[in-house]
Amino acid sequence: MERLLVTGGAGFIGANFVAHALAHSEARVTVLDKLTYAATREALDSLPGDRLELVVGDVADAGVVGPLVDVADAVVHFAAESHNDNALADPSPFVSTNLVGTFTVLEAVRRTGTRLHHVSTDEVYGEAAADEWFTESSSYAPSNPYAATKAGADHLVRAWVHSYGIDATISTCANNYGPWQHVEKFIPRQITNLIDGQPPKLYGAGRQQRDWIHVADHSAAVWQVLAEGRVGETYLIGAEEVHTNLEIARMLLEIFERDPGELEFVADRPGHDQRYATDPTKVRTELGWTPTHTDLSSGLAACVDWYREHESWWRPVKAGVEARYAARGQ
Ligand code: NAD
Ligand code: TDX
Repeated sequence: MERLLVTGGAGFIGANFVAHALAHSEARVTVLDKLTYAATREALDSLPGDRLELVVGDVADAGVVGPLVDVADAVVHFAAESHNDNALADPSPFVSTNLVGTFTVLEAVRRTGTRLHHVSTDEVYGEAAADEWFTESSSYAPSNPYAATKAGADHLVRAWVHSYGIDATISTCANNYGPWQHVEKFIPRQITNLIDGQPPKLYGAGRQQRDWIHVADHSAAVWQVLAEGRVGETYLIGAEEVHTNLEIARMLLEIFERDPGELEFVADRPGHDQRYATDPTKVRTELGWTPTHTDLSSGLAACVDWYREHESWWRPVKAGVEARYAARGQ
């Protein structure tokens, strides 16, 4: 593979994947990114510029996507609106980017026959039951606007494989954490609150469970699926680290050497899914992938250090994010 097109490659996970691809191959990487509020352009700055090109554009624009796909050997599609609370406030860009954007990519690869990997989320399976773990045979049951657009995109990919024989794979991943994640998301929001002397803010009673994976492990898994995944297959990616939000907040309080009871309970998210849990057996056994960040508390401690060292990046947007949450009682 000589030329790789990565949509959403200036985002949290996309930029991490671009770094992984450049480090593990000689490929030239073109990033197509609209540079929305969520883009982390700085994350690309330290990468080898001679093999990396950034094209600023909309993944839902066929006139932009088509020529880039024409010259690519493979496409990895990360571009999405990704934050649930934003989708609840205004689902419109989620439909445009997540659904129409994926459709646009699919139509381009249908024309050229280019290999596609589509990046999706565990949220497409809806809320897991108390002891349930999602597997490749779990039913799609998205329960919120963001998840519905991601599930719809997955269905488009599956239909294009089935009807047109395109060469595509899908991965659905658990919740990611790590460097360059926007401070609107749970872990960076709480780390930066703690840096500011504020308590972690938990929705409802903080009893919801999420399954956490380090972003670098997600990137490595996507790279492996791209190389060795079977056409038409979906691979579930996760590190089997299911915790309540309360437990994560307490781990962070411990890292900051603060009182474990220093918590603030705020308005819950409407329609909040109680549990996600991903069984990664297939990607482990079929592709030999395994996560390397296996100690969540040390992963969180490294993340805390990173946010302390990169305050100049997140500080300009922190107050605006908190003002939007405060307006919703969160
Ligand atoms: P992010 O919000 O940090 O980044 C998304 C990137 O896409 C940004 O750089 C943004 O500018 C770009 N983008 C948005 N709209 C675009 C458009 N119309 N055209 C081109 N670029 C556009 O998201 P993320 O957390 O890095 O997630 C990346 C992908 O991984 C998404 O598809 C998401 O659904 C999926 N995913 C995320 C997680 C997670 O925990 N964050 C877990 C599983 C799957
Ligand atoms: O301040 C908060 N307090 C809180 O209790 C925030 C921002 C969140 N939460 C809760 C909501 C969730 O139960 O923490 C959990 C994680 O929240 P988010 O970071 O918003 O993630 P989530 O809604 O689980 O979705 C994430 O994982 C799946 C990503 O944002 C998606 O892009 C991915 O597909």
